[in-house]
Amino acid sequence: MTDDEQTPETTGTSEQAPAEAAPPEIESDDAIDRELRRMTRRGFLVAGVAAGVGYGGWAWLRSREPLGGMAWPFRRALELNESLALAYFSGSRMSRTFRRDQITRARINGGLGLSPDYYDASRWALRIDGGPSPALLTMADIHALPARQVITELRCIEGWSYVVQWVGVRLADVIAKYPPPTRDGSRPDVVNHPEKLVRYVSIETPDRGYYVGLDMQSALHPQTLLAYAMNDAPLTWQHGAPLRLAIPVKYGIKNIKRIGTIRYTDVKPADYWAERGYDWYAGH
Ligand SMILES: Nc1nc2c(c(=O)[nH]1)N[C@H]1C(S)=C(S)[C@@H](COP(=O)(O)O)O[C@H]1N2
Ligand SMILES: [Mo]
Repeated sequence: MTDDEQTPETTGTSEQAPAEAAPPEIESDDAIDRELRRMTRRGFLVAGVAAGVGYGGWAWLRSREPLGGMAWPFRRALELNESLALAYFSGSRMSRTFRRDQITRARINGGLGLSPDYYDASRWALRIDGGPSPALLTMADIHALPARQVITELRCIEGWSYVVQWVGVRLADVIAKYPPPTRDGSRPDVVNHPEKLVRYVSIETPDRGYYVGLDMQSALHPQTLLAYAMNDAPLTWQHGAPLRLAIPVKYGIKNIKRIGTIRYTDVKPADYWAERGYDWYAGH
């Protein structure tokens, strides 16, 4: 078998050689680790201040003996919230990242739900359902969010993988802008209290020919992107133009191409390959 021969599943190759254009933002492991720590720290700091029980409580708090440089009730609140936030993000280990010179030739695999009707970005819209009111986003709305890149490995459950640069926006940024409801009906605070949100996100192609379910933690993971470019070129339709999911902590099956709808739910969503016997979480 020569290099050019493909398995029946593999309908072609992508010849998108990495160019030298400056990437929007390098997601080094360090930067992402810092981000995860910041998210956790924000989560417990805000709750720690809230635990200061108002004005008098704050004065009393400040008169206490410091423990480790902080008044002890304050510190207790911090520790409690830290463990809550850490428990929430405990599934958030970082997926391995790569250098640009480690990018390998991409494959194309899986064409379910890629009906050509929605390939044209001007005819496409991303629907966000399950929040307070449904939203319809254009590509311009997506591009208004900060661009990110991650160089990661796409791993198919069939046993092959490739290293690829994804460029897009963080799904977490989209979720923060269009927040899901909370489980207890309180006002959603995606950044500081992700643990209160409904637990799942369903993502579907415009024609519902392919659909995946995600746990909210993985959806909010800093490496999870809604990608519009790949190896410094716009996504081709076979790779899921105009917008696909790049979720490095999950196998290829969860990296849904051509997203039409994102729906928040507290009921574990349907998942195309889970219905056919694969693990619903499909983490690796
Ligand atoms: N819409 C859609 N997305 C999909 C699939 C599919 O059949 N349809 N297949 C999945 C599988 S099994 C893999 S391995 C990856 C492959 O992504 P690629 O074709 O961009 O390499 O897409 C995933 N996303
Ligand atoms: Mo796959």
